[in-house]
Formats: sequence, C-alpha cells, structure tokens
Amino acid sequence: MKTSELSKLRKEMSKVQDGKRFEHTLSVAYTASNLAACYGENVDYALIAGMLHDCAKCMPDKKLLSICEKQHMQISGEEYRKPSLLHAKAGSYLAEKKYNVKNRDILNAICYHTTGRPGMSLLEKIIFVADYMEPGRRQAPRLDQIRRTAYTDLDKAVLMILDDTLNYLQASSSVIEKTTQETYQYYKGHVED
Ligand code: DGI
Ligand code: FE
Ligand code: FE
Repeated sequence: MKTSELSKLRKEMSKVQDGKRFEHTLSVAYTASNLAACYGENVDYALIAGMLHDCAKCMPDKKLLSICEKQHMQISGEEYRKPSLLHAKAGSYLAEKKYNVKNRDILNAICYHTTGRPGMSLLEKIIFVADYMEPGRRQAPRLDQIRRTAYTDLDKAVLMILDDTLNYLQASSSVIEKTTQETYQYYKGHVED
C-alpha cells in the first residue's frame, strides 16, 4: 500500500472523529498492524481496517439508523434499542462507499468489530482484539493478561474479551445483542481450557 493512501484515510478520520476517538483509531490501527505481523496477516489490511473501524462512531443514532434502513440492512430489536451498536455495520458500508475499500475481509472486520461473530477470519479477530486492548484503553479488567495472551493465543484473547464484555453488560443491565452471545458460545467451544 502506498503511504499516501493510509495518510489520506488518517486525515479523513481526523475530520469525522473528535480528538479522543481519533487517538483511539490510530492506536487500534498500530496495535492491529503488530498483531498482523505476529500472525502472518497482511499488515496493510490491518492498518486500513483499524483506521476505518470506527468511521461511523461519531454519528448520531438517527443518522446510523437512517444509513442502515436505507440500505435495507437487518436491524435487530437490540440495535433499535441501542442504535450506537450500528456504528460497526454503518461503518462497514461507509468504508466501501465513501472510503473506497473493496476488500471483503476488511469490510467484515469493520462490520463485526463490536459484537464479533462465530468463526471470525484472522483479520476480523485482529481488529476485534486490537479495539479492546489498544494502549489507550485503561478501564477493563484483565487488560494486562489479555494483552499478553493476544500474542500467544488469539482465540483465547477473543474469548476473554467476550467473557469480560458480557459480564460488564450484564452487570450494567445493558441490552445484549444475540451475535455477541453467539460469538461467546462459539469461542468457548473452540478454546481449550
Ligand atoms: O467503538 P468502541 O468504543 O471503540 O468499541 P466497540 O465498537 O467494541 O463498542 C464498545 C461497546 O460495545 C463496549 O462497551 C461493549 C459494547 N458491546 C459489545 N457487544 C454489545 C455491546 N453493547 C451492548 N449494549 N450490547 C452488546 O451486545
Ligand atoms: Fe467501535
Ligand atoms: Fe473502536
């Protein structure tokens, strides 16, 4: 990839994200590129997916709903109750139409970065994990352990993240999207204790 392509995307993100979100975006892109190098994934794809994963994050709920409705995307009851969940799906759409990404694996990595999905590709797992463990994140429990595990057993890191996320969502009585639960069950069945 030409360096200019990445800096173009970087500039675009700085226009649509507030300062903190933009810093998170850069951190996810660089963390994802390290994980990609570690696991033999395409580093450029990881950089692009990381750079664009939250491209719709700063949009209001109404806008997210209108993008998804206009494209006739399936919207679940949970997504109607918490439209911010749609920033992943809407972001994937914008990555293709506005930022000209054609690679389906990159688009899927953006689409499933919040809930994950059963049987994620290597790139999808890298973005899912990088989003959670980038150095700017401070609050989550077991972060040190998850950051170490990410470089030795990616599936296990995915499972740990889903476990902690579901515990957090249950404790705060948040709506839980079916895909998040299905992803947890899938990785629970695939990771050895
Ligand atoms: O966009 P980010 O903040 O970088 O991260 P994200 O896209 O993973 O979204 C963050 C939140 O999404 C995080 O607090 C966990 C939450 N999340 C994941 N699955 C679900 C969920 N929130 C709800 N309400 N329901 C879910 O199923
Ligand atoms: Fe996100
Ligand atoms: Fe993010």
